[in-house]
Amino acid sequence: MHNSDIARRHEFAQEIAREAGVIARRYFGSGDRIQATEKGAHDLLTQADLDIDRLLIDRLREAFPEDGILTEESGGSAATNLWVIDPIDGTLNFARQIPHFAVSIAFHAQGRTESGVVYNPVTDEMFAARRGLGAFCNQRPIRVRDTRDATDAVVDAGYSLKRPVADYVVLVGELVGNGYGFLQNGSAALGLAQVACGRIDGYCELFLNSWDVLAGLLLVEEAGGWVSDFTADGGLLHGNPVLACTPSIRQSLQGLVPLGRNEPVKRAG
Ligand code: LIP
Repeated sequence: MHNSDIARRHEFAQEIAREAGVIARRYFGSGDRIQATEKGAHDLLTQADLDIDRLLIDRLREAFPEDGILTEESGGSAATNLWVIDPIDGTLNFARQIPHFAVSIAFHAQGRTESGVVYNPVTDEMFAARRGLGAFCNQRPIRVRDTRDATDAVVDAGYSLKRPVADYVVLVGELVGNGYGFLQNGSAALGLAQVACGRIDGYCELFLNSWDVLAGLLLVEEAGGWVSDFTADGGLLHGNPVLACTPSIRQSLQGLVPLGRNEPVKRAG
């Protein structure tokens, strides 16, 4: 795909992410309790998810009818040129009026993510990256943090019920036991954006879907960070564990976070 075609898609992604943010803020700021249905334990669906999903699909089909679309709420299939979208990443936070959620839009072409956009409508922070051209927050360049070691690091460890709870408990115990600060903020997309801009030092989760992470992983790569190969072994359609961090703690975290889909949680020696 030509550079100009990718550039048009990157600008369009930011435009429709803002439009989606208007919808999210309308629900979020309404003051009414946000109604949610449970897709599973701690896995919620709100009308805002559905409204934003519809908006993004309609706008993309109109602008780029030849592209494929894969979203958390509507599904989809692989395509050479594919949009991978989470209309609201951090839905549990959104439903509970916690201002830590984002619209995540990635454009994946010929087997690699070319454009990533993560937009927090409450803070009005547009995190955006094109492959090879750097990462930005509201058009200001961002870089991962220059972290000394584990005792200087904070890692957001997401909690996915798609792996046994015991695995998560072991993972958190290993992080804290090896000196890492730990938090679980509830949005992979925003957690990855925070790694990219140096607010935290790493993001990991034992299982996620491509719509949660593809945009954020490109942000981290383009901000000078290290990321696991999420699309390996069918990860684009079937999901995978994820690890992204500033380079100085990569080896240490790789010793703690299993990156194979069914790999057991490791216990450092
Ligand atoms: C969420 C992820 C988060 C994970 C949650 C959930 P959603 O995505 O961003 O990292 O821990 O279980 O999957 O469901 O809010 O789009």
